Amino acid sequence: MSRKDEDTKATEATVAEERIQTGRRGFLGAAGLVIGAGVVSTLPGCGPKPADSTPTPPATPTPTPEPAGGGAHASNEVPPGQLDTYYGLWSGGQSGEIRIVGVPSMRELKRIPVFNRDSATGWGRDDFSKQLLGNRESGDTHHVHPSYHGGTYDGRFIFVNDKAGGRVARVRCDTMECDHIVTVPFGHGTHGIFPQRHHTGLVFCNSEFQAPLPIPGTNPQDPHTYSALHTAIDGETMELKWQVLVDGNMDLCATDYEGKYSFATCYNSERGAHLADMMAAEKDFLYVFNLARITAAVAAGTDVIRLGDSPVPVVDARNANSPYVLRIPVPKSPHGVNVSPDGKYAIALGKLSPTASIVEIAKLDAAFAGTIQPIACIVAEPELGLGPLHTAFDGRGNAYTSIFIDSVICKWNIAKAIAAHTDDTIDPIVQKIDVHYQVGHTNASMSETKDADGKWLIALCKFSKDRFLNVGPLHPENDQLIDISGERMVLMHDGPTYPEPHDCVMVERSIINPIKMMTRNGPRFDMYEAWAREDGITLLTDTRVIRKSDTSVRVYMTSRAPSFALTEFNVKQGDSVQIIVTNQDSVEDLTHGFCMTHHDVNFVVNPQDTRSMTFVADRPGMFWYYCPWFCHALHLEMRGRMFVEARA
Ligand code: CUK
Ligand code: CUA
Repeated sequence: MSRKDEDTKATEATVAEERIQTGRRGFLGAAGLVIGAGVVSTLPGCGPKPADSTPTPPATPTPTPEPAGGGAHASNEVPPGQLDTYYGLWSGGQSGEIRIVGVPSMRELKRIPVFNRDSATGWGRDDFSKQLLGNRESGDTHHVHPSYHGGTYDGRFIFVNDKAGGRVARVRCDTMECDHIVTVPFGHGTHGIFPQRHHTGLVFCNSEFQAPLPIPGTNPQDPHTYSALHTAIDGETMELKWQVLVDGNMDLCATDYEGKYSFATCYNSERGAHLADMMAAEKDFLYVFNLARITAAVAAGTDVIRLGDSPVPVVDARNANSPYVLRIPVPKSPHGVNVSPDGKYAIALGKLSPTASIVEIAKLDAAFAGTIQPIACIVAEPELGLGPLHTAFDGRGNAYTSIFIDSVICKWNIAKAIAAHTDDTIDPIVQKIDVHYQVGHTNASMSETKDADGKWLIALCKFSKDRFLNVGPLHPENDQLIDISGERMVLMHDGPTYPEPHDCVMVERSIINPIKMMTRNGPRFDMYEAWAREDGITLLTDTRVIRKSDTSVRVYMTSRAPSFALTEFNVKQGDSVQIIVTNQDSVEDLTHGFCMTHHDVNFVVNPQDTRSMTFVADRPGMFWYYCPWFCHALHLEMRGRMFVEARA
């Protein structure tokens, strides 16, 4: 039996079993409140909220198990000697990192530490990353988005949010290393982010949590006085440009293709602090930010306020009739918002409603001008299933929506959904395919660009239950690969992931061209070069121990397989010791590192790279340092001794 047949059989068996055990599709019916709340209580923080006692959404059609062979791909196997077609860029969730996964093989190729401490590379401990991170060593990355030019990826940068610390980071695509981290002023729960798509202009991010901000009338105890911020960061310089002050939690973010608008789904427009309050109103909003008006207001100082001592201009748009933000009513507690590759539609998803709200972007100017009502921008509301979260596209007019509660991906046709709005004989649903289990984000190859190519879809499932060997109570996530090249979706592969990526994008491989040898530029090298100038050192050639003060020492050393240029040095107990290592080798993949035993010092130094770390030599004695990366037949001999002299 082929792998696909096995998958299909497993799918059928699981579906049949679940129907018998729980009547899964109907569980929001009679038992909805109880089971719904039970399921929801186990959800990650950004999943859907439990159903309340409002009328049950109508049941959706039962998906039919899929026969194999609908797609054009025979296999997702990438044999030795061949390379994957896409760079898959995965957020790392609570790990605080970004991951690179080859698609379609689903092999994890690399982890890029960003907000976390990483013992393999020294990130989070080395001097540069400590400068970016301060004393923080954790984060929660949900959304990764590469920079754009002309509606498609330009292969320069990757932007990622940190929900836990209210930060946004940038990774360079040439080195695949983080070079900037920005803390969003008053960015409580920085969640949805999205760059502009016409060029590397602004990167927008939403603070999901409303909070008491330093403005008149705020009472820290009263959530009805809280507000939130939509923030614009310059993608080139990573400078904070402006913020817009609104009420309501903002969740996911998106941009149009022309640079006129940014979008945010807004839930909890009630401004409640507790679950029941947050779900009281029947409607929440899709916020549309008018970038021309906001930029003009910032330039003229109109409606601009300052928050505390933050230098970033803030446009106050809390008034429901504010000219800066259009509030389009959508069913309560929306989550995802995605813009179709033709740039025509922004699709907001219900979470608690089984529907999608399709907003026609061409109508937004009229709504901003007041000639039509905001709600008139909604041109269709197709019913997709229970708990729709996120939508991907194939560039052929179809959309693929992840349905959390139903555990399916729903393929539907956008044009048919719009036609069905006025003709209920039309069914826009093309197919539903079971995924395993409880899918969060879904994304397709190049889906968020004008070049969406409709080859592969990833379902990022929050639960894996029985799909893998039991590894204890903390199960891996299950990312599933689905072939969408044909009319029918076909499930191809299960890929376990460490907790807990939320989103991924797949970038065609020719767009991203990482370097193999360090090019020695950017803020990290600016820092080393400044020290070297101060000390009269040439990093690539010089090895020297410099006492900087009575209690601090700088050690410059080069390395070339299989030895360090310095095999011993002396310091005094209590000295702050800064080790700066430059790898002189210019052979591809010839990586060295530096580990000072018993001092929590361990970092990587790639070919032609320099890296540094600072520690305190707190105990007298002799300590070996060694190269921790296997670099040569005599790699184990690549080491030296630090002598720490006791202070009287
Ligand atoms: S959110 Cu996690 S499934 Cu943070 Cu993008 Cu929707
Ligand atoms: Cu250098 Cu091992």
